[in-house]
Amino acid sequence: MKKSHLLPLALTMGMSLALAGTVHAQATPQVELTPEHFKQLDRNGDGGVSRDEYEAFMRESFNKLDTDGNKRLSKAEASAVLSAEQFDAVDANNDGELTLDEFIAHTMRDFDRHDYDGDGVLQP
Ligand SMILES: [Ca+2]
Ligand SMILES: [Ca+2]
Ligand SMILES: [Ca+2]
Repeated sequence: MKKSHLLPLALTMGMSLALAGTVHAQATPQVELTPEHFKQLDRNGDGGVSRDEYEAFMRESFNKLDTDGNKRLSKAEASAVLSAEQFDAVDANNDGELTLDEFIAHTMRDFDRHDYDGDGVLQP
């Protein structure tokens, strides 16, 4: 298996959210990171997605998913973007809910894993 085109989990989640929130035309389970998607994450338009941009997007994603506003994601709330297995992986303390800290900790690990050259920026 080549890993080159594998998406960070968080990007997949974020893109699913972005798609769910706006255009609902093509709800593909495995979202490709198209240039359009990348532009949504690249807020300052410098052609790369920095840690700050990534984290900001994930915080917004968390808040969108938290439909009852209790600052935790239940499995049901996260089910739009996370499989049960993914949920368990993000739920570090296994209490059945995701806090923002758990969510960000996981998505930023994803970021680092995909930042191959370690410069703190994801390139398209
Ligand atoms: Ca940028
Ligand atoms: Ca909630
Ligand atoms: Ca938890």
